[in-house]
Amino acid sequence: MTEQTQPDKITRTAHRICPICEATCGLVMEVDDANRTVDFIRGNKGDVLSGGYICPKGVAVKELHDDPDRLRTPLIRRGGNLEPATWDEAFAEIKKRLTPLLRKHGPQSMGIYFGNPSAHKQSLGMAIGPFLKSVGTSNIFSASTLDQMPKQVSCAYMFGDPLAFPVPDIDRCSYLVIMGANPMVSNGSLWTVPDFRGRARAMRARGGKIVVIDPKNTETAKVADAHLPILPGSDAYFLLALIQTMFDENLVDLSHLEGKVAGFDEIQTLAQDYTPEAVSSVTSIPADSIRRVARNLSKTKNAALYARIGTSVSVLGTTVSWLVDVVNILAGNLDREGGVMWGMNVSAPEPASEGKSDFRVGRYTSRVSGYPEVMGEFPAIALAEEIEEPGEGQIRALVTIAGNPALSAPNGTRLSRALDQLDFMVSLDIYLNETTRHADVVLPGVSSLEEFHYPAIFQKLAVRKVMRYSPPIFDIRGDRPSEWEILNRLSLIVSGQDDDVDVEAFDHQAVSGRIKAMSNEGGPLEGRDPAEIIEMMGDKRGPERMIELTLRTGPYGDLFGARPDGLTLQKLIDTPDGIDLGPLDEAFEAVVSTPSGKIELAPGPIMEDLPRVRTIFEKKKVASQNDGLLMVGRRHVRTNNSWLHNLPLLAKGKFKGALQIHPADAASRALRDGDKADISNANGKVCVEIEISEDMMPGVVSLPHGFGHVFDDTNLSVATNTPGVNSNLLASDKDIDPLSGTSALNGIPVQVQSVG
Ligand SMILES: Nc1nc2c(c(=O)[nH]1)N[C@H]1C(S)=C(S)[C@@H](COP(=O)(O)OP(=O)(O)OC[C@H]3O[C@@H](n4cnc5c(=O)[nH]c(N)nc54)[C@H](O)[C@@H]3O)O[C@H]1N2
Ligand SMILES: Nc1nc2c(c(=O)[nH]1)N[C@H]1C(S)=C(S)[C@@H](COP(=O)(O)OP(=O)(O)OC[C@H]3O[C@@H](n4cnc5c(=O)[nH]c(N)nc54)[C@H](O)[C@@H]3O)O[C@H]1N2
Ligand code: SF4
Ligand SMILES: [Mo]
Repeated sequence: MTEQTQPDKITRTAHRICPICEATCGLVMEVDDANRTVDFIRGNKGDVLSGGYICPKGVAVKELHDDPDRLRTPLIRRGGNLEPATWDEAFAEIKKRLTPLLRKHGPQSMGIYFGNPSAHKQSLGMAIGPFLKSVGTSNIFSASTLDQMPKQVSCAYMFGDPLAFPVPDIDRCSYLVIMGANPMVSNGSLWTVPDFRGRARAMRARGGKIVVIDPKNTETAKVADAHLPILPGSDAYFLLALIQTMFDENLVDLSHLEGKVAGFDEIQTLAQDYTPEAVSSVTSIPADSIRRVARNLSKTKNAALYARIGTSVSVLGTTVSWLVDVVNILAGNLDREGGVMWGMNVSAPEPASEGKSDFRVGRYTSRVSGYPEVMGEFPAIALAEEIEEPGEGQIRALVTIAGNPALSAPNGTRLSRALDQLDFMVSLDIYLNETTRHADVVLPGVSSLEEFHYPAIFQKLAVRKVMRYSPPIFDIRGDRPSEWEILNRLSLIVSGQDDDVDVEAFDHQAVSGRIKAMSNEGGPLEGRDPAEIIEMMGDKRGPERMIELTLRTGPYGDLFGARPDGLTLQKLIDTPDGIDLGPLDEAFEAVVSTPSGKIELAPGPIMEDLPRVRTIFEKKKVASQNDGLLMVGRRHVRTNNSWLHNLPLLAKGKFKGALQIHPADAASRALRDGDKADISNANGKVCVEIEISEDMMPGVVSLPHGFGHVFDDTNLSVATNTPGVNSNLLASDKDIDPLSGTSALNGIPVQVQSVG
């Protein structure tokens, strides 16, 4: 045997925006080019947004890159087993299996599910839209209906743009209320706020106050000035009581948005029955605390209310998302320095269309249960039934893209069974895990360090106007395609064009089409020669070229030479610390695009749903008296949903998947810390270790999602050592927020019992 020698190191320092979470921290990496590895990672002190902050997951990007379990070659199922194959074989297999299936059963026979990392890897994210279009199916599902869809729906109704999420302007804020979010751990969501701890500390040093409303005394609650424990699922009633108080005590101040708001009259009467006293038992928050919050939000000059996942994945997700913004508006805090503001937009406004159209859901419905489409998607929970139920339009082939619904969605057992029933399944992923183990072909995405990184979505959610861009750290070796090339190739296969058109030509078509549209009258490239524009973007291809086009034609761009001081992608590459354009601006004119041109305070579909909100309230009044437990979720700084459990640096330390329970609830069940307990309800049963915690509100237990690494046919050698349990086996695959199709993943009634 010859001894393997490692090549001598060739080291360099590289800058990188962390690809893991929405905080998008700047990293500095010591890179070894000879061995194509990272020696170490630290926070980039010079980064214009994160200023050196980093969490353990950022450090673990090294282990993610090096993880021997991370897939590097395609897998094809042969004789029941997934075996390594070449790229040509993998694409040939997909073509052989998909083409006849699509020809026989039509585009509806193909389903697509895409998951969270598609928002964090532009090479992937930007190629999904064209892929969906090429397939032409309406059987589209994503993690959005396990996450933020309610906020998108409420923003679309209120502001005319489903991505117009207002974010707290924390650096200038003096009173901040945080509901159902734990940014100390999650590092912020729909709110790009790296170093939340530092910013919160600075805020308090300026005399600002933070209040956390959460069933758990969370890490965030511990750095706040006040914690109000709330019963899960009751946030809507707390918010209605804030509105009631604001009208009752004449605290409403719309002067800042004078003439820019519609639906005020309807709002005035909406909350009148929900007095703080009336909601107090349902929320468990004392009436005087509710009044205090209402007064502080209204009277403090720079105040903001923010709510996230704890309030979103609930049967009232859209209602709560809407009420949060109503409160911010009535208190005079929207689109105002120190309040909640809209983030920076770097692309040119779309050409004004003839009469803006109303945002609508339900333009078509799902086949089996008739769920309305929301933003072109069906609820994630509808995926299993669309595979199971025979008939015209049944899903027979599925493509999963960077998603792990077997763990992230309710009823993974049923979904797993359904996945095995498919005629054909393809997964584009980096691990062989609980979902991709069902595939017939697994296509590995390259390491994120082998792709460029551009946090497009998150710069729109950031607390300052910043722009950053990271070129790839390593080139891609051999015949491995980028993720966008894989998706383009799949697009060509499903549309039957792969023999005539190559990926390059497909990409060229896409960018030319975009340039042509921009060259029309009134467009940013009016009168320019498209060929010259393409030429000016050099050898860039794919999503990188699209990003360059968007940047250069946007409000900060150089318009391809017409505004020489403006930005180019090269300028961003040359500024690895990022470009800081200052604090957020008031942006009503640029953002609000409803047909009326005003903010819609009382959108029709939300108002029509109010009787249901009332019915749930009446039920809760009774339910709050019985003794069941309500289960909520949580996150840990060393996890990211289901897929970072395989990195030793993050897996180490105490078990992170225990059920947290209040001492009194443990005592009444004769449970001691570390005991195993059965957690069960009508949906399922899991058995897991318990952790007694004073931080829990009595009557509420907390179990994180993303665990349950229990299958032999995965390749997760570290994660399977501490498998944990899949909390979503207890979630219902029927309970959704009807306005957004989003699952109720919090406030789940459960029984907890000692095991023998
Ligand atoms: N009970 C409960 N359930 C929840 C939640 C909760 O709070 N409670 N939270 C929900 C939320 S907020 C979300 S976002 C969803 C997440 O739902 P999903 O997106 O379905 O699940 P993830 O666990 O994020 O899985 C991401 C997948 O992408 C793969 N991946 C990672 N990086 C890459 C890459 O670079 N390329 C490719 N091709 N693949 C990659 C991983 O291996 C993994 O398979 O879960 C939801 N589920
Ligand atoms: N370390 C780490 N960071 C992450 C992730 C991760 O897995 N790990 N996931 C990323 C993703 S995909 C997302 S979407 C974000 C989510 O980021 P956050 O929205 O900050 O989510 P969590 O940290 O889960 O905090 C949710 C809080 O809601 C509380 N809660 C539960 N039910 C209710 C309720 O009914 N009402 C109220 N008021 N509170 C409730 C829970 O106790 C919990 O403290 O985090 C992202 N960042
Ligand atoms: S907070 Fe998020 S972006 Fe920052 S280092 Fe950690 S994982 Fe990366
Ligand atoms: Mo999420």
